[in-house]
Amino acid sequence: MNVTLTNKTNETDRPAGWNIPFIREMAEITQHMWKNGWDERNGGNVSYLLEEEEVAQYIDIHQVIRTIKPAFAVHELAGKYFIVTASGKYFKNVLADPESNLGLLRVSQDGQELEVLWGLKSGANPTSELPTHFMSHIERLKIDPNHRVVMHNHATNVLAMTFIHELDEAKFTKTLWQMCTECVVVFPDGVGIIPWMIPGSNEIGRETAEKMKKYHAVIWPQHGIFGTGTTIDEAFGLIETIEKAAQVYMLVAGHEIKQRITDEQLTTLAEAFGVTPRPGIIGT
Ligand code: 2HA
Ligand code: ZN
Repeated sequence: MNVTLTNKTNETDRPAGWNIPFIREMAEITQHMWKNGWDERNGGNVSYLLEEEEVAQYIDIHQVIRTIKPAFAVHELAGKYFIVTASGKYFKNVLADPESNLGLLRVSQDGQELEVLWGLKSGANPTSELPTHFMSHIERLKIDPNHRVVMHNHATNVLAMTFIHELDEAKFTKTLWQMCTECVVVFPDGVGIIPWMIPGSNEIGRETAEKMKKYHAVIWPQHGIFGTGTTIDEAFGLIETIEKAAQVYMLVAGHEIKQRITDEQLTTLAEAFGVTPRPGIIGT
């Protein structure tokens, strides 16, 4: 007797792109962010710089589906490949349908166009924060050739903290370092903060990228955070750590503080883990 078994985990039941490691990684990380409550509705965006060889293993790089004109030319990124989240789409939905919610782009050789190689189905566009992503990639790559990821979300406690803490970068950074022992080790360069601005614009992109010359993470007051890194895990881990510190701050703020991590302890910690905290923060 022949029995037909239905196997729900069969590869054919997987959404398009599931076999491609970097697409899967994007789908999984956006799901994590959404589950953390950091990406309500269409909040948040991610861009991930890829090597041509890793893209060509899975996608025909000679088959351009369509081209998109970005808001500004990006000569510095000519020929580079990015997987990005789509504009107006919900992180909640990426896992089930990466092809509609993500896009694989190559910046044209003249830097004037974006060549869509995969995804952005049904005329979807790349993230509205593309100026900030591209300008931040340009600056981080100048500092670290291994840089790959720019990640934005509306991390709840970071956002809350921007209402009640001074927005001075050194003071904000020091408060975060004092909230959890790991903080100074994870982000010894601290956090950059820009003034409140209209999102999605080239101007906010320029301000953020300016900060990226010095910081891996930049806070947008009353909006959220940008984190960068050499991998998805690193950028996510950075935001997670800053958000955790902000959460502790929000829990202790307004309570009587009986003890805290001292400046001396911060210095000893940094020495023990071989990191150099940004000068001008400890001891001030
Ligand atoms: O809509 O988070 O900053 C996505 C955003 C804009
Ligand atoms: Zn946002």
